[in-house]
Amino acid sequence: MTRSTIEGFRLWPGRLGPGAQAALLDQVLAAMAEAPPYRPITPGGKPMSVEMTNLGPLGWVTDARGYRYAPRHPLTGEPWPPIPQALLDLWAELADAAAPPDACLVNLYREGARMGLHQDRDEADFSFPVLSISLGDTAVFRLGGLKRSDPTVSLRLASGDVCLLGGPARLAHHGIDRVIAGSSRLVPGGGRLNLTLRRAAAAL
Ligand code: MD6
Ligand code: FE
Repeated sequence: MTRSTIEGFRLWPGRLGPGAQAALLDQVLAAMAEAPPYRPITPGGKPMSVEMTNLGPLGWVTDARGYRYAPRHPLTGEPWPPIPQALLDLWAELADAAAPPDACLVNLYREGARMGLHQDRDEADFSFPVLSISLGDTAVFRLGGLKRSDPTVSLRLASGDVCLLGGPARLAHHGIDRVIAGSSRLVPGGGRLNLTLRRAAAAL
């Protein structure tokens, strides 16, 4: 049986071709040299298995004080590197032409990393979508509904795939069950990078 996904979820398989993936990867790796990925601590005190960093004026962080957006890297104290123009262009085309994203969370999945079912709800205005770009190894993505107990579907996100949570799907639960190690050779050292573009602060 095929269950359809929630309205407002969109998937563009292979939206970025091999050349665009390689160019974007170079820019993200250069940014990661300035703003190194680290394992954040949940408010409950557990280190996440995913490593994170951010691009843009604001970045999503978590620690004992909770989840929030912050203008600086918590370990280096430096502002986050800028969001590459290619990502700003992709947002303008697929997400929202009027207001640019002000945050891009970079998730790095090395061997065994995963991300539990969650909602993205630390942003000021849920009328803006979240746009996701995947690079490297294929992820098994789980997408549910507004309630944690709603039924879920399992989808694969491969390198170059772009997806969007907007409209009624903006607050849908979702997570990464696992990453298929060795399914791509894009990321040096192996693994998966996911970039999520957001509008964290209220628009002007
Ligand atoms: C990931 N993605 O793909 C995790 N959030 O590594 C997300 O948490 C996500 O794919 C909001 C919108 C789209 C997403
Ligand atoms: Fe998310």
